[in-house]
Amino acid sequence: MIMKNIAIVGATGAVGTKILEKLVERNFPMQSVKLLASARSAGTEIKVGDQTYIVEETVPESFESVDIAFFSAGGSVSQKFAKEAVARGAIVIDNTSAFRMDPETPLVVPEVNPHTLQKHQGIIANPNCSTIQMVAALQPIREKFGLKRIIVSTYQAVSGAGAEAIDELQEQSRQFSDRKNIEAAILPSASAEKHYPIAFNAIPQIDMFGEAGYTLEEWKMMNETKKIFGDDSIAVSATCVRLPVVSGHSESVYIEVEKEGVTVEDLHQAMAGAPGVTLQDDPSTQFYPMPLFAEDEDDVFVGRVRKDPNEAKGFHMWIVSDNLLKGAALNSVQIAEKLLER
Ligand code: NAP
Ligand code: 3JM
Repeated sequence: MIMKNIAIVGATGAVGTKILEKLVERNFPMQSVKLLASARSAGTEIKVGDQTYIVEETVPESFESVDIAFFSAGGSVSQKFAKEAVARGAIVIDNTSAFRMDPETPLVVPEVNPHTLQKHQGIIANPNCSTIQMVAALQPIREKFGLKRIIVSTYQAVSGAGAEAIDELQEQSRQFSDRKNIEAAILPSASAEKHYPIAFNAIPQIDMFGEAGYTLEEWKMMNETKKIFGDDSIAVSATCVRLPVVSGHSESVYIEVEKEGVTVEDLHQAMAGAPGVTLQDDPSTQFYPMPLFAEDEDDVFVGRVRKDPNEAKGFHMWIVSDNLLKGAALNSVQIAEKLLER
């Protein structure tokens, strides 16, 4: 096995720390690991197992001799450094939205479209967390029965908005129980004009607002799903909501299949054997996925599969996954593993 020199940009963040953990846990063949962040945390020590790593500031020269660079430090950092890394011979696996819709850049979920990796030009994009878990669960249905429409509402955890958002939920929960004023500074988006409490609340805004009244998170889900499935004709619409959950995104998903006569049992069978998907669906024993129990799990969990009472080809389901794992770090490491296979 050829050992690789690895860099992680954003290594001190919610996603970056999980990328390192997954690389170690999955025995990724690593010759060296460089942990990169901003100047603020240069010198910080990060421990994984019995190894201690020292964080360095990200500069263009950081990528000399790096084979694979994982980026999860925000879109502007990827814009600034991803091409510097490629120019020095690295392959970049980017967790931000910076290059996802660039036609030259494959947008990859290994269970769905691994073949698109072949045409990469140095940068490979990891989709948005909410998109990944949805397309991974729907791929076996799409393969067998076709998909013409998806309507999704998300129930997203604060960890998707970074380490500061996790701190904000915990601090506001303490303020609430101590009957103090709740202070909001991060959610719904650090760059938004107004901030609202997330503790004991639900905020129907993730990222900033874009065209037609949809937020950028909603546009990411709609556009990325079409690109990953390689099908512009699928009708996709999304509503994205932030909840006071630390980890694990949940999604209520309505689909319409192409084929006639499909049953709930057909959908169960298709998903039960699919890689990375676990069915948890038994109303008689109150068995269904929940984010609290998906934390630290690799799979995408599906339950509450029901036929729509009014639409012959319509079904509803509930999809849950750890947003920092399959939604981000694990999917990125699986992309790197696919690169090694080739
Ligand atoms: P986070 O917890 O806030 O961590 C941000 C990381 O970026 C920290 O390591 C921070 O380092 C680093 N950073 C900030 N400014 C930097 C700079 N100028 N140069 C180098 N490093 C810098 O955020 P997170 O949740 O890990 O998310 C990070 C990014 O990953 C997001 O902004 C998003 O683009 C992407 N993301 C993708 C998904 C997905 O769905 N695939 C999910 C979540 C996040 P310091 O310690 O020095 O501040
Ligand atoms: C998840 O500062 C930024 O550009 C980060 C915004 C962000 C993104 C993004 O657009 O890359 C925060 C959280 C994502 C994402 O995965 O799309």
